[in-house]
Amino acid sequence: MRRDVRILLLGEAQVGKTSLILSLVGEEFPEEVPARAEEITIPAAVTPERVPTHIVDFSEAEQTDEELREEIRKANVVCVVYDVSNETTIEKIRTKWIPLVNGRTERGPRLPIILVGNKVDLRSGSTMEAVLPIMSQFPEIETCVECSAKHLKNISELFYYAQKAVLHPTAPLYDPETKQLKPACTQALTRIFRLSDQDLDQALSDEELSAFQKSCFGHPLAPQALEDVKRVVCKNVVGGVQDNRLTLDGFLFLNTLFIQRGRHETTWTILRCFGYSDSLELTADYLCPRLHVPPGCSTELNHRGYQFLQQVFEKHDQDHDGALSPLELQNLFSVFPVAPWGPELPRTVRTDTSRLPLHGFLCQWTLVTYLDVQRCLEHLGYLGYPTLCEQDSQAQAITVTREKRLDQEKGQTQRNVLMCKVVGARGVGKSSFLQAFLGHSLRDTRASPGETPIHVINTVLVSGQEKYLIVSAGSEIPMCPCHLVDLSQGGPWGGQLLGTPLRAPSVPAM
Ligand SMILES: Nc1nc2c(ncn2[C@@H]2O[C@H](COP(=O)(O)OP(=O)(O)OP(=O)(O)O)[C@@H](O)[C@H]2O)c(=O)[nH]1
Ligand SMILES: [Mg+2]
Repeated sequence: MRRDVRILLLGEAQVGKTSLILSLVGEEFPEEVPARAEEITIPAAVTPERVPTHIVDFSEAEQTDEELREEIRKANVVCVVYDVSNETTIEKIRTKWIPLVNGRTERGPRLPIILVGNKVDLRSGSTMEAVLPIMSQFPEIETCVECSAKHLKNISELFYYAQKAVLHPTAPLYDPETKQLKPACTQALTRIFRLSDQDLDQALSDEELSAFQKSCFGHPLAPQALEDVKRVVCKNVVGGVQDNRLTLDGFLFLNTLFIQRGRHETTWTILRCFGYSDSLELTADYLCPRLHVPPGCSTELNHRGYQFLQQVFEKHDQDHDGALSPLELQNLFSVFPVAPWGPELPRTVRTDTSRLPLHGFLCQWTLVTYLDVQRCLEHLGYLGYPTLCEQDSQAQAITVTREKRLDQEKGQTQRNVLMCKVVGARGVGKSSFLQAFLGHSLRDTRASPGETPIHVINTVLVSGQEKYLIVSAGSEIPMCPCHLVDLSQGGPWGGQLLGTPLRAPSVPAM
């Protein structure tokens, strides 16, 4: 969301632009006004949306066309003011002011516009009849407000609508011509729906809706409000509620309704809570929170991270067989822009034929966390970790370990993930060694040709405690030889794991 708002008032001479600004600031109608009011800044604390707001006047008599263009460029929203008692000023909205603000033919993002009909004290009827066709011609017009600077009527409202048009814009969400959500908005809301559908039954139960409401708005829905929501959906969308649960169609309809009723902020709150920016992309803050990893330290998932991932696993293990089938895994990845792991998975962790058991799933996450913590944070972001766990960021799922040097000095470590480098000349059997660590015999390895990964991960028992061990093949001898296996001294497992008292898992005969 923007951190400040710049509102520019335009319109024909004498429609009351300066008077509107001075009425807002002074809370009384100024009998005498200068041609142009000084730019004013309203502090965040006194604006409804708590965002500092600059209000800028324009005077054709005092400013050049060049200055006008510059002000339009700087503005976030334009209030085009007309005089309700003067038809010509209404006509000029269409013929002069909107083309000037958003160009005649230019495509691309348009500045939101608020139409402001001033001097309603001079006219009894409304100007809506004349204004509605203009509103339907220009989709960038957010709304129209009739007001009177003289009677202090609707003044703060008009500035509130202008502020709202910037902070909760319609354009990225909704197409007023087709009266439908825009594709990017539908896509983002669909992802949010999937993340909130905890049992993956393609619908939100009362419990899931309450949890969703709580993560987005800080409090659960009252039982009566819940029933009201479902009743409205039921009345308007076939299949919007099934077995007393809100379906995706129902969820999308509700958001369309919020927008059509001018409550964009509700949909924006949902989207922002799940990390979306104004352009409906996940923000860098959400996906890549800061995590300081000093040199010599490593990164591991902590209990919060493992607990969350275990829940994700259980949610997607739809047949409760303790493993994810390729289809179940694909389903899990549906909230990612692209699948995060490739076909190398069965050669990186222990799998069960083509299915991924919980052990292998957690191993893979552990590996990514150790090798590339930023990628792990990003992946946790796609899974909605901060929102669903109600935490500031995914960084809270990570532990940064103590420096390796200190571990070595003290002769002990708290690390749960250790890395062992395997070095040796080409063809000496490093890859087979790695695969054997996963329990794959040479026959298995030969039977499934393809790239062998340079890292594999499994768990081992160290003094009765389960630790993750990453075994990594390389041709360079690392600086510190304490976790080094030299395969030239014997075949797989013939070498010694120097300095690391590890008990290797049982290795099948080759
Ligand atoms: N009756 C009535 N008169 C108003 C209202 N608002 C402004 N006026 C009068 O309209 C005239 C023009 O007002 P301004 O505020 O100077 O209008 P402006 O749009 O800033 O005009 P320029 O600076 O020339 O572009 C003044 O005589 C105001 O007193 C209103 O709400 N009702
Ligand atoms: Mg003026």
